[in-house]
Amino acid sequence: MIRGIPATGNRAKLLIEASADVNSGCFNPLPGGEDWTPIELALSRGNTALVDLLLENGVNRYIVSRYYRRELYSALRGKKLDYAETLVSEGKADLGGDKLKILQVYERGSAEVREFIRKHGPAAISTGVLNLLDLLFAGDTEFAEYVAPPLPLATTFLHDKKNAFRYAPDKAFDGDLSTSWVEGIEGDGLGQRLAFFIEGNPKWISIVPGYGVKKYYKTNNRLKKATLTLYKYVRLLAQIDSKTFFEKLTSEQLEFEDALKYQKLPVTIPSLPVDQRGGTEIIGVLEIIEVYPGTKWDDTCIAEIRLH
Ligand SMILES: [Ca+2]
Ligand SMILES: [Ca+2]
Repeated sequence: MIRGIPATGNRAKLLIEASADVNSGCFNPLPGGEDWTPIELALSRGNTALVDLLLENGVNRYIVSRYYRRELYSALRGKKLDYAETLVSEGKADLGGDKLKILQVYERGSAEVREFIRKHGPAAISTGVLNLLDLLFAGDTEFAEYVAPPLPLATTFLHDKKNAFRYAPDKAFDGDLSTSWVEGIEGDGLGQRLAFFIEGNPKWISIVPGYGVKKYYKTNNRLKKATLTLYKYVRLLAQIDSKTFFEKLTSEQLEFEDALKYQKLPVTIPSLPVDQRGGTEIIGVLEIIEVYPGTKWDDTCIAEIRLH
């Protein structure tokens, strides 16, 4: 094995001649990082002579492409678009693999990063199915591999330049009135959805249907009407055998008064037998149907949702 800092020049040659395993894991200097192989360390240090030597001696090509793909994602996260473009145009890396990762980079990315992903990313993204929620509901089998989707999820949320997740969907479930999920599309956000797991057997849903801070409550849109649709979600343990990933159970209209307070409405959660294929859970999807328009902005906000 070649252990530790990759040996250079003659030393590496000697080790390889002595049957060192060029693909074995070795020390990663980054705290908490996974083990790297010699070629990854050589690539990260730009040691082309050592890279060539290792490639000539049977380095697993998968390790090389994994390295470049990681570089590509990190370039996109760091907004190093020139480097990302080089990696793609030289055929070293592509935006394949983990679609969830692409989506996360897309959702958190700048306009330039998004443009790059639209140009080079998978068809689902370039054809406009731009969020995980839609992909899950579309029965995308690749996404169905995510046995535990990271709920809550929303079809959009407003991007704040300083703090990208300031208005993310989890802000409607953090018990803090001063934070809100805010939809992020142009206009009132009608049709935008927020999905969340429903645990246990709650009898009520309490919602604060606007921005939870008095000063900004009326300046933003408040929720007037919404639908709450419940889906049966099967946490698949076996291979995917159908595209029915979510099964619709019930749907009801909720109506809110224009007031900054918890508004308590009854919900009926059907009880379900355990599915043979895995655990069964219920997902609630709240869809914006009608709003009270904001005096300054047209972004619909929900400060809190509580099931009890
Ligand atoms: Ca909140
Ligand atoms: Ca809006």
